[in-house]
Amino acid sequence: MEYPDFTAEYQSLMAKNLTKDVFEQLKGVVTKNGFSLKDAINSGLVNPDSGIGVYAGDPESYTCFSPLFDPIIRQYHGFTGSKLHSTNLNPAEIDHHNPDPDNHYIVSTRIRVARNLVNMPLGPAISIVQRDEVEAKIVAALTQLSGSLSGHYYALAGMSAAVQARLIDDHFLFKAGDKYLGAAGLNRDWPAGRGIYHNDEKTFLVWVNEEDQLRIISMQAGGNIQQVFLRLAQALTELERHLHFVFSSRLGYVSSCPTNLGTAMRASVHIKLPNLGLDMTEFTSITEQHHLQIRGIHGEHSESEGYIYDVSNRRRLGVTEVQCVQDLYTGVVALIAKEKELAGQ
Ligand code: ADP
Ligand code: DAR
Repeated sequence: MEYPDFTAEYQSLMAKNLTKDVFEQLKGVVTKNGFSLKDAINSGLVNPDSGIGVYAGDPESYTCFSPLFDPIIRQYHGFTGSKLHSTNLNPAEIDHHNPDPDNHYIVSTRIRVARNLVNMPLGPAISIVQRDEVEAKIVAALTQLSGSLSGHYYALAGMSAAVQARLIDDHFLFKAGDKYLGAAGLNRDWPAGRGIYHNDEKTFLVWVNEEDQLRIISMQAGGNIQQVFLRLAQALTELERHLHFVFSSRLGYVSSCPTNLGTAMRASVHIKLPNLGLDMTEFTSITEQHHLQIRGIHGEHSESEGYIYDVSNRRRLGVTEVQCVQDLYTGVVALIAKEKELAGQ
């Protein structure tokens, strides 16, 4: 492999940190699962518009390719590997007030975490046999869920296009892998081993073998953020009786993309802000102040519609789950206050 020709269009953290020196250090490195530097950076090479541009093929990738991953992790999360990552999944520590009790602004709330099973490669390096084994282990654990979490698993293979489209339109199901995931090897053998579990109310869902082996999701209409967090915490406690997730004292819960390390949590609201939507400078100054990011209403790489925005925590590593949800909560309170002020004007 030759040193890539990073033209000006390459703005990813991978391109910025893969110096010739780092390249020479890593070009011959291969993990025990046969995952190479080329495998790790292929998404960022094929897609110059990547923001990050690198994925891990297994937990060992973060050690084997640390001269590249460590600066990216530090620059994205603002977190140095020296500190230890800590976990706090206690919803009682979140303000229990609904920031929008009359549902004027918040359409829905969703909190998800990524998880991967121990002793398995991550999505970019997993084999079709291993991915099917992961699916089987996860589904066996999901069928143990009871009460309000009980539900059914639906494998993507065999699911009609109409049912898939409806679940995606309703924001319940993941879209077929995008070009970034494709170039990372995460769409291989699609749709084998992929599927979705949900309870009857569709307030608890688990995506199987999308970007990570599990995306564990709690969601509901309205802005009762604490209730959504409580459901997720209860589900994680139940699932951890049956499944063992990869966790590192330095990196937290290990994910295929370095942006999801740590809590691997994205706590989001779909929020309607017609006045702030006309002043994106003001809007983004508030979201940046509260460590939040804005996505479109169909998730990453999508656009907002009807002044409804997906607003979520940006920090995931070096903070606890309570701090992620609190980032969202205090940011939403500030956004609603500004929206009311502008509406008054
Ligand atoms: P992830 O959240 O797993 O990082 P995306 O950003 O692509 O992935 O979002 C996945 C799906 O979740 C999308 O269909 C998106 O519309 C939906 N979604 C995200 N946040 C919310 C929310 N607060 N309410 C309803 N749907 C949501
Ligand atoms: N689009 C890829 C990944 C960015 C983070 N989002 C994830 N992991 N879904 C990029 O490098 O921009």
